[in-house]
Amino acid sequence: MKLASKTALVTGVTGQDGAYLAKFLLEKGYKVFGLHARRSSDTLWRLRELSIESDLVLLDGDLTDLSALIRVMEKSSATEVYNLGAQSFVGTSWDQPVLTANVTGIGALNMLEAIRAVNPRARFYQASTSEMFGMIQESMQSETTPFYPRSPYGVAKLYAHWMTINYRESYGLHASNGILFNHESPLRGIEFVTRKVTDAVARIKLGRQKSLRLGNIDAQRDWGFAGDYVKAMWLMLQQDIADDYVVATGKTTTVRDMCRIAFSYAGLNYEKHVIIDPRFYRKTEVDILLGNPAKAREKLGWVAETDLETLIKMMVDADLARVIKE
Ligand code: NAP
Ligand code: F7E
Repeated sequence: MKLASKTALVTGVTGQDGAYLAKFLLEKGYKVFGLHARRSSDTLWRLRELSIESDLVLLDGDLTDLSALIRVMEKSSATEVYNLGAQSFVGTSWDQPVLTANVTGIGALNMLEAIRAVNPRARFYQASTSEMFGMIQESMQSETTPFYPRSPYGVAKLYAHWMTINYRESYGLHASNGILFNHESPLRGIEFVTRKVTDAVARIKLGRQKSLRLGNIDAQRDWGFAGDYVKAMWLMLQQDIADDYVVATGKTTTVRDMCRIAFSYAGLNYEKHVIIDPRFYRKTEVDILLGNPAKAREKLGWVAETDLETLIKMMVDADLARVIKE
């Protein structure tokens, strides 16, 4: 279905989700603008891997600069704004808590203010996260589960989450939170555990590396495929009434079992290669996450289509192909 008149602005367009969402929206006929935070080195590799680099318009701007966001809203005339930009790595949030608060927390507020100033009718998606559940208060987390964040990242996201709700209630903005559980892909950043594992599996298989150092492999996560999850973001902005939704698979797996799947797919035994290294332990850990996606299924008609085994195989295959080319 093509919707030629729609225009979207995606912050975090150079990240994993931004790249998949931009591709998804382009395929729907949207004109897509991406907020591009200038860096001294190349950050466009994901857009190139999806062959969409020249199909979208990149506009310079940083989430910490409200004046830039106002200009970007004016230049793009966006009717849908997807706020995916963030300092998104939990581990780094203890080393850079103020930056994380400014980008991940206040950045969302800046985007909401720019919308209010330029086009309050524009619809807004906020990339909320299961990290807000942290020390879980219910065994399966839903939209009504109380939050207990366990990292500066989780706290910053909780601020952005509540500001999104507050702007919906205060100003009537069409502003929705997608509370997304972990989602991965071949475009995942190398610092996140799934990609760290699949990259290492490829290198070990091809004789470029012998071992892999990991932290707490007993942690459990509800992992899905990023390509499935961006569709849920879009569906939220197509609803008449803005709301908040959990997006998850409803299954949880230990890091240990995820390793087992990745190594055994390449004919390897993870126990021979994985070394536990306390350097990768978190100061406060989120031991287990398990999402209840019932509301997203019932109201949005969304379901996770890719299981963990298929996802990990896809990631190992992509990393094998990359390492061979190096
Ligand atoms: P990601 O790969 O780390 O991408 C983050 C994006 O934010 C990148 O494009 C990055 O730009 C941009 N960014 C960082 N600082 C910025 C700033 N100051 N101004 C403007 N842009 C900035 O993250 P992701 O996995 O795609 O996740 C997308 C969003 O969903 C994030 O908000 C994340 O916190 C949230 N989330 C992710 C998951 C998950 O499992 N993936 C789950 C729940 C929620 P550069 O490329 O230039 O660094
Ligand atoms: O860690 C454990 C680690 O860094 C997952 C972000 O997208 O999802 C992501 O946050 C688990 C944790 O993701 C290593 O301690 C063990 O328990 O892949 P991760 P995350 O922290 O869950 C949420 C939903 C977001 O919103 C975030 O933006 O794996 N773990 N050993 C390790 N993790 C890493 N990174 N590296 C290790 O060596």
